[in-house]
Amino acid sequence: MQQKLKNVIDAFAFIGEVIETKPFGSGHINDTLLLTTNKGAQYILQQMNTYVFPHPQQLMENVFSVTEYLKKRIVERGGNPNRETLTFIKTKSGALYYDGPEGAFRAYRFQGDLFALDSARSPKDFYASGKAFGKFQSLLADYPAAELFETIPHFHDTPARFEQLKEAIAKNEAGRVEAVAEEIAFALDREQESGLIMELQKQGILPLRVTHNDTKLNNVLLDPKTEEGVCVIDLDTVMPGQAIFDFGDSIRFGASTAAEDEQDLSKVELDLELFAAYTKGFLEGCGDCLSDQEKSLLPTGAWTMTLECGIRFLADYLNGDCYFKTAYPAHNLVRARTQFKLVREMEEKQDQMQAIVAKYQ
Ligand code: ADP
Ligand code: GN1
Ligand code: MG
Repeated sequence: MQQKLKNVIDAFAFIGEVIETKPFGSGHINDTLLLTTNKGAQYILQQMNTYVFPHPQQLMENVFSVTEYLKKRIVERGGNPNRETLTFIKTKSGALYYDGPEGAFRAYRFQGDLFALDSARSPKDFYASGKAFGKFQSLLADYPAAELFETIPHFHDTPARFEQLKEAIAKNEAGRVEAVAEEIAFALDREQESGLIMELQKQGILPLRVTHNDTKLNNVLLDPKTEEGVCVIDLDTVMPGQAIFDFGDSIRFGASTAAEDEQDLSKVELDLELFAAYTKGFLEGCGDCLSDQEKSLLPTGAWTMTLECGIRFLADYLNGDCYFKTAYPAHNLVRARTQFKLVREMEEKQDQMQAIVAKYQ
């Protein structure tokens, strides 16, 4: 084991001695390792991306308080707090994370009896993730939102994201602007319309809630036996936000017929069966916590999150790939294109999406 990694591992109060480390998961932000000790314990060790999250102490205060709160609520509902939310491990000196010359690292228990999916094997999986994210919403309904740090300000503020895209175009840091004129035009054509939900939030018509804000399918752990969604993970962006956007971000990622980075756009479609499955699960999981207005805006939330994610990928491509992990030079552009293809699909299938929401409302 590298000395650097050894220093980091030695800082945490693990049970046993770490005998194996291996890279894990497919997230775009943090570097994730799975650790196994000689006592059979397993942990996730993550190097936090401090470019994306510049205040790891605040971030870790959020996740510790959110998971402590969730554990209490899960017990009240008769659930298993060690299974249904993450259990973070402090360092030997009692700190919430390790901060040293090697970087900022945090650790939590690995739930080896659960698993994450990068795409739904069936509508049932997607229904399960919808239910888990809906339940997450309802468990946090009374969480004191004012106590949360905003880990990434204006995270789902779509108009602000457009400003960032325009800044990236103006700077043209990587000299890529000319080649993506079509994608830029696609995005800017929709700028005006895309601010609706934020506008309704500003007017106080849509309530701010404590939301997850990164509801990708691979951010929920499923039980292989029951195939139920058990544990919502990746809590770094839990902040006040729009429940509609939690719904929308899941649809963006999980209701596509192709991967987020599929190069053949003819494979990228919005699968309405998956949309219906998620809608049913999410609404059931939320219980009675959403207003009728929020429910009727769910399809708009899906469209907005898909467009917003597309412009985030595009802006990062223009900036020279500073934010999302990429595997090849055009990766962010490929991702932006799948998102825009889905945006078009959602525009065409708007009435069907609306009818599905009305059915389960
Ligand atoms: P990122 O911010 O990079 O997406 P995540 O916290 O989502 O980081 O972790 C990356 C991946 O690691 C997840 O998608 C999941 O596959 C896996 N993972 C994370 N935590 C656990 C856990 N407690 N048990 C099992 N798998 C996990
Ligand atoms: C990132 O960390 P991960 O891979 O779950 C990103 C999300 C994007 C997503 C696109 C903190 O999520 O906002 O929607 O990639 N997370 C952050 O796949 O920016
Ligand atoms: Mg993740």
